[in-house]
Amino acid sequence: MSLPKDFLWGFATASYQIEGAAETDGRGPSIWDTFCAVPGKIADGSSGVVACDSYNRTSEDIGLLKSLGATAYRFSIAWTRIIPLGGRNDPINQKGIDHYVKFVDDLLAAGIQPFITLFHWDLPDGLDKRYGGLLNREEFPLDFEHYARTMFKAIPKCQHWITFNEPWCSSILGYNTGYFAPGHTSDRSRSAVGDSAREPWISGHNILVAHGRAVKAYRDDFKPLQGGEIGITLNGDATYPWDPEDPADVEACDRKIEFAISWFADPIYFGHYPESMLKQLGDRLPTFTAEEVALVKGSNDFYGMNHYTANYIKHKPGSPPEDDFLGHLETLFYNKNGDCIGPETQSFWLRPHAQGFRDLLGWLSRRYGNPKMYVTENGTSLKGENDMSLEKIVEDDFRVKYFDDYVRAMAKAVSEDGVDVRGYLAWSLMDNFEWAEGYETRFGVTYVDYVNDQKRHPKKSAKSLQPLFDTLIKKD
Ligand code: PNW
Repeated sequence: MSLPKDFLWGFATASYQIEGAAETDGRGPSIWDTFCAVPGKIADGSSGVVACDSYNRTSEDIGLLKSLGATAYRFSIAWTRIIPLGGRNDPINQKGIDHYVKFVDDLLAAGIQPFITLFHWDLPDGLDKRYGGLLNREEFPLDFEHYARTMFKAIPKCQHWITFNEPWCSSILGYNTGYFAPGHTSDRSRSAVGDSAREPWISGHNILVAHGRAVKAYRDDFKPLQGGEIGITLNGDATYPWDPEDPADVEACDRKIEFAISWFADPIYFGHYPESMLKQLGDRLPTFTAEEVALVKGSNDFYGMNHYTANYIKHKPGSPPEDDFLGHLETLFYNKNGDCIGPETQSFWLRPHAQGFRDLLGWLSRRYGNPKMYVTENGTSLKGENDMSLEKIVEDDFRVKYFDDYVRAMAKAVSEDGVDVRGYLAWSLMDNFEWAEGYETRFGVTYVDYVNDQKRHPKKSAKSLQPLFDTLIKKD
């Protein structure tokens, strides 16, 4: 079991979750600022206004990364620090650009490769208000392309660009369940606006086209000189049949992955949506124009994979309701025999099952022609961690084991199954604003003391990755 010699590893974060400094240096509001201000949307009533204060602590964070031995760091850019109102004819904020240029210079000086995510959910609120943000098929892709070009030009040294983080979350949680910003849903007790049966599929389509436009811009005008690579990051869980003897459950396992991952990956690798989605959604799934296919098909230099958990899948009888987004099936933690997929964590959707990582890596590799891949997120929360003493929190053996099991499962996928993984970014460098769950759920390898000046305390897991990768990465 081993990983290639030039394998990169490190940690990941996202702008709204760690930066704070919401009004510093001319930053404009994003849809998450607006969403957090609505009572009841965030579990602890919090927001990212202060978060980990990372905007003001870049050298401390880089020092932390260095001390942990990381060779790569994935972070995202806050679009509204670059273009506070968001649009292609709106003013550019040089202070925001300068901040990220310096950050990348400092990372490189520390020997750490930046992986920059352009969009980790913090859409400029100005664009949501102006034209419906992700729902606008004409305007959104053009504004995203303009923002992306601004960053490619400003940071020629970055060699790894990610256009969108988890468009499934932006589309389903943002426009079907309303659990994430901008909170649209058909459930009128939770939102005055939204159409859960249609808007998520429109949002997903427009993200794909925006991704395609940014990739074309990079390949045409920046890549030839800068030599970097660009791709999208998709999230998805592993699936196992609730009843392995039931062909309908076996089939539902693939359908679940298609609704989560292939929704985006099939258009990118094949130029069309999966058959299973067309069958269930019909004309609620937008149709690609020839121009859009040309932009989207073949638009990944690498596949970015976020992965956390696995489920048992049970098919549902009858026909699906219009607001179904899973593919007409149930996701369960127990199978027909009563076996449990994995232990509880603080996140209701997450239970560790490392074999699933290896299996899903194989599934993706087979379906998409063995693409070059980076694992751009993987990690876990811990049941009750927020209520423990600091002494207990830093002894996070559960998280140490999670990383050990998952990284070894990945190494087996690489060395035994031939999957082409080139890098691994653990989620997350530090505890941070966990979206609708606020600060109660912690994913960090570093504890952040939110009441005492955001002081950082590395946990045991922070120090466990370097020795692990040392034993796995080939020396020559
Ligand atoms: C990812 N789900 O989000 C995000 O990319 C991170 O920003 C986030 O902090 C991390 O995982 C941990 O949650 C997800 O409900 C959020 O299935 C929710 C789900 C999946 C991924």
